[in-house]
Amino acid sequence: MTACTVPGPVSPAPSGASPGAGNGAGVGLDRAARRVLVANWRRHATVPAARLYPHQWSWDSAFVAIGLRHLSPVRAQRELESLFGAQWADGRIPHIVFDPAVPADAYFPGPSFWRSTGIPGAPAVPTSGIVQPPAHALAAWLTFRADPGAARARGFLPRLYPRLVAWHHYLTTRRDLTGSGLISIVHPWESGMDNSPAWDVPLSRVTPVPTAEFTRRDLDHAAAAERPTDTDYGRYVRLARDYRDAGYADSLRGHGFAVEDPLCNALLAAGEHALAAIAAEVGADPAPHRCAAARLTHDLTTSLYDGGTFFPRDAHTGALIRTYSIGGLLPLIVPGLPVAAELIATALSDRFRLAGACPVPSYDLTADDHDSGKYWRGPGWINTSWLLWYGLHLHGETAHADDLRRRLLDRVRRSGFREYFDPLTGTGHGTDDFSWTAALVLDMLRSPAPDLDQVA
Ligand code: 2M8
Repeated sequence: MTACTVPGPVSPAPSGASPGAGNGAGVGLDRAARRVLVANWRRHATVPAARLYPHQWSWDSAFVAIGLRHLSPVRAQRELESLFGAQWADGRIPHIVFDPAVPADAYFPGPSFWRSTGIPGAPAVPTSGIVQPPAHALAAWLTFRADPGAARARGFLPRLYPRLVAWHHYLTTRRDLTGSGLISIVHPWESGMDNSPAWDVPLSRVTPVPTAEFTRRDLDHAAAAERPTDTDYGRYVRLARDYRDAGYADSLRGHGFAVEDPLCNALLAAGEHALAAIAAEVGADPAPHRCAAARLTHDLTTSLYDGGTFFPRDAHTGALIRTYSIGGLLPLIVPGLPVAAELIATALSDRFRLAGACPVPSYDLTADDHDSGKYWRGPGWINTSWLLWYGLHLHGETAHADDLRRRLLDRVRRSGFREYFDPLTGTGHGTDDFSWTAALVLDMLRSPAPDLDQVA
């Protein structure tokens, strides 16, 4: 690879389209999606779901902004601005920004667990200390594109750009735990796919905290059979507690769990393409971002790709974790990915049944431990299917993309704005009125094809 300078932190400085379905059902779905987003809006951001997730989540806000831009471009800008308002001095974007108006026991682990306000450089508003997949630069660019005039009038990108750069800089420096050029997640919650079977082996080395030491709140609002187990939670709590007690310092030795995740690295690479477009818009140099995108794409492909999919790598052992999950197909969102055709063949295979299953399953349909109703161990999700739809368009697979869009919209029309779905029967699972389901349905209704301008 050609050497290039990766940018360091710098000082901060209505579409009007009609619903794409073009019929009464599309109009009804559009209205229902808007209603969910309006109901879940809280002063300056959207909660993923009113009861189960009553605060602001990081990658949820990115997906929400992508939908919200059709409803109110300014509100979509504010969604991202409020998240980046909780950025830490080291550049990290916390995975949860807590709403101080919400009762302390509404969600576990809450502010008293994370104790962020005692950390030098953390914001005044309480947050968690871990992160989530970096979908934000892409979301910011798409939000800008919805109404460039309104965005320019508010100085949206000039204000957000340095914060996005600082966020990516945190990831590419502090989170390159192995020196491979790829970033590591240090908690399953950081993947966004919390209890994916992909994490079972690295997680098995973590000693669970006894259940008597914490009180789960998720089971007050969702069926236990569809959520992670108590043992999973004991391990999640152990990892988060250790990280907190180390002052949220990053080092391979300090983390009991460290994995180079294909989706996070792919979103970062796609995000660098978006940052190049944003840099050009704000009068900064796009070249370092193009260079970073090329380097990440190269490192991702040479390190994590094998035989038709990308596998996560356990940073402690160096071994690839050879499970087939949707995250292994999502590097398809990276422009110029050299193995796109191979990924699409895997998506069409019995493992994922792209041409029939809907939403696309989160985990291998042929695996013995596939569970079509349990959280990230098999059900299909709208956000990962949206990313696949985006990637299919990016690589010229418009027929598969159009077919997937049609079936996703139909699925939600029949089963509602659920959190996740059985990919074969379509039965809805998890919470209802889930924000990113509504936002991304709205996006696909309003934009029959994604806006690839300048990021492709
Ligand atoms: C789920 O994760 C949270 C922890 O972050 C939880 O289970 O309590 C995941 O589906 C994650 O991807 C999502 O961002 C979050 C809020 O929707 O819920």
